Amino acid sequence: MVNLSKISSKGKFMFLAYDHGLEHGPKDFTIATMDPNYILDIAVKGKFNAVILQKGIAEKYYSPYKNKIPLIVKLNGKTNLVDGEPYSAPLCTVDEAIKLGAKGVGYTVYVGSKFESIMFKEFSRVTSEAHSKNIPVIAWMYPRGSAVSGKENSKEILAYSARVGLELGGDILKMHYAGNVNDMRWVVKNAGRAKVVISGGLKEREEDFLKELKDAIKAGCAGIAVGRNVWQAKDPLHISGEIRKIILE
Ligand code: FBP
Repeated sequence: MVNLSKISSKGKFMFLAYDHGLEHGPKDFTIATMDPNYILDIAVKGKFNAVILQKGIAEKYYSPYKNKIPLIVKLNGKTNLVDGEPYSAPLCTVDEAIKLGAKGVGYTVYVGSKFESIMFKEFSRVTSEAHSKNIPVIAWMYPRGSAVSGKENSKEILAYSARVGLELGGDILKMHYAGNVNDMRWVVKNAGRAKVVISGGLKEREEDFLKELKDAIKAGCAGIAVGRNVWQAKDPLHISGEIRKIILE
């Protein structure tokens, strides 16, 4: 198995995601959070295990942080401007990511989309290439598309998506929460030896967000890859500390 030690602490993962400019556009940002330096500072001071960036941001902002916070480069993406079946196009190669200093690569797979077979093929190529270079692959295993519409957070569909992530070679699977500990446990079981991290989602009240994280950890999740609930918080370092306590203590 690929070595995960460069992007983990005690086998646990705390990742700060910041690929929202592409996925959602500027609506997620304020003047402060629009600046990648603001996010990179939170990643360092909040003691995250890695920060997740698209290649353009990594190229222009990451070099002063190289020895301070490991980088995961997101290799594919899409905007939310286009309707219809989702497809996340490959935008960066594993080699380019390594040149940028990446210690891991990220990839979204929309399970249930009409385009899933294309994404499976492209993702499989990424896992083979990354593993040949000992680079771990973090897979956003998101059920999405008309075939799974309304069932995106169901136990069965999330468990199926986790299984697909394992079978296609993902090392860490970024999954939505299934809504309760028992259902989430089933999702984690289906991921087998792949690790599951929970995704953050829309900004919530701090206590609701932390309760869900606690439940996810109870269900066997190995950490979190979070964006908005940290960098949209009034005190990002405070909530980072709370996350850290839940995951590592
Ligand atoms: P959040 O914690 O802010 O939800 O970030 C996680 C994430 O997966 C990002 O990496 C990505 O940009 C975004 O959510 C995708 O959101 P959506 O589910 O709207 O496609």
